[in-house]
Amino acid sequence: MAKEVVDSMAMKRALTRMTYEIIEKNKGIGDLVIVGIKTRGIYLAQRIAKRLQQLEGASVPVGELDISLYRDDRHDASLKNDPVVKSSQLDFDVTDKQVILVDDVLFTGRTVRAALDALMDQGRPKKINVAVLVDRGHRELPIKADFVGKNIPTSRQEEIQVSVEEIDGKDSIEIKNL
Ligand code: 3GP
Ligand code: 5GP
Ligand code: MG
Repeated sequence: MAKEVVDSMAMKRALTRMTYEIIEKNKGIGDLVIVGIKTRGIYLAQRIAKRLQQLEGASVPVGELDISLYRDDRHDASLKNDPVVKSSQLDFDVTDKQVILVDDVLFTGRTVRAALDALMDQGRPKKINVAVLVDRGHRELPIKADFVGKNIPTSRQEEIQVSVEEIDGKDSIEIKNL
């Protein structure tokens, strides 16, 4: 049974607030590029880019990283290899750009670490910030998000289910007991 903790309106407001925070922290959107981590991170990145366009009147490049699943059992983080980047679709150079890396859920931090490696392989960004819709805790690396939609403390026996209109037909955040 899943329990809804964030509904569609609240999710939209959180994304809008994150977008304002991104504009404020970067003092405008001049050298900004947004990179979403598959799958739902990409849709969230596109939403943020759309709001940036509405608020600032300029378009921001959006790229994608595909980081492969790295766990036989996703919820037992102790046995595993680290995540690896499968592919990236960045049609732009990240050198001297302020990169906003977007994912749906931040958990151990290993996915973000792999994404940072991939970005740095492609150039020398001026700055990289991390934006996540949900921070569920349980970090295993010294990684934090600069922009957080919702902090939702979880146990390891729980899972956060993020739904986005584009794939799931609704916007919501639910907690499921495994
Ligand atoms: P996403 O690709 O949209 O991020 O990892 C594949 C999918 O499984 C993810 O969707 C994510 O929502 C879901 N998922 C749920 N719990 C976990 C987890 O603990 N680890 C990973 N890697 N994915 C999870
Ligand atoms: P990390 O690498 O930080 O452990 O996990 C982050 C990645 O795993 C994210 O891309 C996220 O999609 C996925 N993930 C980890 N835990 C959860 C969860 O509880 N719910 C969802 N939806 N995704 C999760
Ligand atoms: Mg994800």
